[in-house]
Amino acid sequence: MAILLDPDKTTINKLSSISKKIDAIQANFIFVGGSYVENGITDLFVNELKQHTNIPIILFPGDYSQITNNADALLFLSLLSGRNPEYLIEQQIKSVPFLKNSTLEVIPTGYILIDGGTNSSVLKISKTTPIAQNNIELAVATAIAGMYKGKQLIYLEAGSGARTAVNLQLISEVKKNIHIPLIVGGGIRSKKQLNQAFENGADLVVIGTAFEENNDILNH
Ligand code: 1GP
Repeated sequence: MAILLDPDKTTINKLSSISKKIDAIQANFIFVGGSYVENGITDLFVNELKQHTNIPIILFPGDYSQITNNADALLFLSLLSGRNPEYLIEQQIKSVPFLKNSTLEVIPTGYILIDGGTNSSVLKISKTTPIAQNNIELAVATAIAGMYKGKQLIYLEAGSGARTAVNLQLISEVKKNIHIPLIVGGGIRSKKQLNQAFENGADLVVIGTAFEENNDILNH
């Protein structure tokens, strides 16, 4: 499981106590990123986080300004469900001057938005339309196309704070059709939902909002 920390919502002075909670639930990764993170903050945030935990820190950036060498790896996202060139290739090009001198592990990731029932930040910022929860055929085809394009991961995203998490049948159909790891996130609010996502084929499940609201959510 990965815990997502959004530097816009979590203050740096809380990272010491939050890291202890994340260590205690034995998260495999900490994702760091958000849609509205101020310039320069990610660098300070990850630097501080590194003082308190040894869990690998993976950047999950809303835009290229959120990349810092202090992390361990970067999800190099392409928003494959959308048709906005800014998030298919422009942001990626803008990140190159930084990345070519960095030691970050860069992981090509096909990012696929599924309708989570809310107008999430990622939809507002990317100005794209998500794939309907019942359009399994399109979600599967998009994931396979991502794999053929050479992505090393597929990320099914219902959007942070989604009312409806990615449905289990969709997770399972996508998983059956790809042979690269599958990440699922958005709207997962309980241990039960977390386990169901794993049982249906997710290799990694990301939890942000539910952990932010209650650091003990996964202890029950
Ligand atoms: C969002 O998938 C992540 O990018 C996590 O979503 O905040 O709803 O857990 P939540």
